[in-house]
Amino acid sequence: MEAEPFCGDILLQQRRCPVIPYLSGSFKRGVKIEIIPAIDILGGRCVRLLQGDYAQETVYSPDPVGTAMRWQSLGSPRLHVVDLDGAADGESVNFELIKEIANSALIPVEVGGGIRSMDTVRKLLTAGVDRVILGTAAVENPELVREICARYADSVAVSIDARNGKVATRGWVNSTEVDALELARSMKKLGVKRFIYTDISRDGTLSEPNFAAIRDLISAINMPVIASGGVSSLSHLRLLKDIGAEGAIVGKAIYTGDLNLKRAFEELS
Ligand code: AMZ
Repeated sequence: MEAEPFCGDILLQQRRCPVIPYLSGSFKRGVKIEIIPAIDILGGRCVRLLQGDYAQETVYSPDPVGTAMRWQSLGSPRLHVVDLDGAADGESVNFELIKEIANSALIPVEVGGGIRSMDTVRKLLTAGVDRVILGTAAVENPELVREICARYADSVAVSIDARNGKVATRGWVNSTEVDALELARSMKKLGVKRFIYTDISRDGTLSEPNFAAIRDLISAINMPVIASGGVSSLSHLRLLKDIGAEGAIVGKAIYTGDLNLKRAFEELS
């Protein structure tokens, strides 16, 4: 089957791509990029893991709510919150903290980690969360993803968390043989409207995003994709914007100061 036209490859296509089919809100592919600070919660604290390894954590703050306020005050359009305990345990462990963040923040908050039931989705959305992120459920319970999308499609993103192109689940402890692109295609058929792609081997490394994989994903599904893993400089953000990513999640680089968040917003938002 012929691939759908891909607007993201600027070298080949940008000038020939005036119509952007999946426009959501004011987003135009390649024109803007939503830069989204990450707040990963483990044991109630704000941490970063190296390549998702729970044994290699760095604690950046004992106060995730304060951290959320800090990123908001620098001009963030949105926050990306991960319940790392939840991802490992299969349920929303840090719910109260997440609720506090969602209620304190004036900007939309997306949340992932341990969301494996309709009840949890409902609970989070009712608590003021703007978007729920489904990872493990996409692999283990596609029917649930279909049901969730039938009710809340605009409030859902599926997270494709990949190691060498294969999806990992359950806090990334469980490796699968599921192909990242195949999963994305099947999720699109189920009604998923937005994806987050994380390259696990880049996550927390301050290296660079897996541009090729992100471009391939955008090309394969032609839907909004938020890039994650290894995003650590303004030039990474520029390139992600150019290849058509809707957004980019920034984690370790904003905690270490490698990326100046305020400047990134000024230049790229
Ligand atoms: O760092 C990790 N080990 C990790 C992580 N950041 N494990 C899962 N997650 C994130 C995914 C996604 O946002 O990137 O948790 C969410 C998926 O959780 P679940 O429980 O749906 O698989």
